Amino acid sequence: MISRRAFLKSSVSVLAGSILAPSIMASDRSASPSGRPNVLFIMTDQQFADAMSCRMGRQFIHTPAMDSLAVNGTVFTCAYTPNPLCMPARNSLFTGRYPHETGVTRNVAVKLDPVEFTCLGTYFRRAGYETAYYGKWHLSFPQKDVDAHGFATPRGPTDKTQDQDARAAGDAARFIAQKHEKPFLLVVSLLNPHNICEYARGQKLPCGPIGEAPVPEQCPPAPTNPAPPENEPDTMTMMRRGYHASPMFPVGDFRPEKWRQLRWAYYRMIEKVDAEIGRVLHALRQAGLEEKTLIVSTSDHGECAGAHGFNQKTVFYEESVHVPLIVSHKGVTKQGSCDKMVNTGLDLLPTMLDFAGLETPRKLTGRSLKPLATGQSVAQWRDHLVLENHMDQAAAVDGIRPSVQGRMVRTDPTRSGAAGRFKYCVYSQGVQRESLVDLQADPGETKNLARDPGHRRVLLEHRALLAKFAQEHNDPLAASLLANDVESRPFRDESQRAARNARSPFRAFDLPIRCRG
Ligand SMILES: [Ca+2]
Repeated sequence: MISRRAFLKSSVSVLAGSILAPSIMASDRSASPSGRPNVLFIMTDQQFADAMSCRMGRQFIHTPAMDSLAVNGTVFTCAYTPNPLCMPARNSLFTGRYPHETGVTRNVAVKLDPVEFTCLGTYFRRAGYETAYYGKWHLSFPQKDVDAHGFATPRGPTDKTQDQDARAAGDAARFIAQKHEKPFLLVVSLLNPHNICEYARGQKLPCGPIGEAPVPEQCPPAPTNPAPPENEPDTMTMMRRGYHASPMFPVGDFRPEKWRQLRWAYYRMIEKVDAEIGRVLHALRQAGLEEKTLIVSTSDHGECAGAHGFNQKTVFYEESVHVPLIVSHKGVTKQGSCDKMVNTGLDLLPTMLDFAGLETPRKLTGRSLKPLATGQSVAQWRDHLVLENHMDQAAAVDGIRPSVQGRMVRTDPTRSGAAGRFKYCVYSQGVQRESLVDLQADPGETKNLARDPGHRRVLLEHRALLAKFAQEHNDPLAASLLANDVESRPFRDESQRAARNARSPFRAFDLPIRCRG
């Protein structure tokens, strides 16, 4: 396996670097006047929850860097993205607010008010931290306006011949190795395994080659849930047709063999990004800062990789919304896993503030994960999550280009009563706009129970949870989805709006065959 070899090679070179480099005394580097820890926030792009060897074993993937974080930290096994698309997810992650609050619900640029939507970098900068951000941006703050987002990223010499992940990791490693008078917040925002979008389209991979996939028999298994769910809402049938009609998602005729090779490629890309994370973690160790640094590692959203015939994201299927999350601070966090429900968009910002000893402003409704990650007893935790989506990347089908918004309610698997363990979804368009899945009995989401009389009570309970959320979190769209007993709504043609967007100053995000988050 070529990427494995590439990984080993990079590990060896890192090791060689560690032997040759002058040693750096911990005492020179770690002391900060405030005594606050450094914070390292690592993001991959499009990695689904269990796609690392500490979760799925080493048969098909090997991610030693991610695994090393799990050795010293807590793996959150029930972590969800606030919205399974790049810009909505990232703008929530960096402001602690729901996508319906920021207004960033699609990959279309919206400029955020930095006062109302204080950015992660600003919180830490104000608290006296040194702040740095390397890699993919996709935030709705102008990158050059440091006062808007707080990341005063110092830039040293950069090797422009490298791919962007290698560059980001190299920049981050150099930043770590500098002398720091103050504690730092360092964001490393990596692109892979997002290259799986280009792979599915047969395009050149932006972060470099991964080699040829072996024959399907030597690849990971095909998805176990390739078919549309039984009684699938026509909303999702329409979205699948619309996506497959677009050159962005040319997977409509993929057979199991092709999905197997795509999954092989996906795991190689995760190993590639893991090697870059390894470089950053190595720099941290070499600088003697491992025990002075909180590390939070996650992905903006997942990847369907063939589940229900979809690739990429935006949909509410588990492969798209369920994300990896590790909170690790050597000597501080507890090793193990935690199955409490996490909304990364709401909870990670308060978590980082809490570890740094900073207060979370009242307007943020997320919760710090510090008590969970440090083994403190937590009497009450949330028993459900609400996620949002806006599926806006489909091509026209039968003269209609669907653009559909939705809300999802995921109830805690350990929640008492019958309504735990379910996933409820409702969409803005379609005749049958709802789905209800028993994730405990049917983890592959193969049966929609929304119209099953035996699950009527559960359905109504989930509608009630969403109605309460709509009221408490001022989400009129969520309320409108439930109006009139969730009556049928015909699909609307969004072609005109798409044409307007294509002429907008932000059209780079709307052009086809480009990075779409
Ligand atoms: Ca993304």
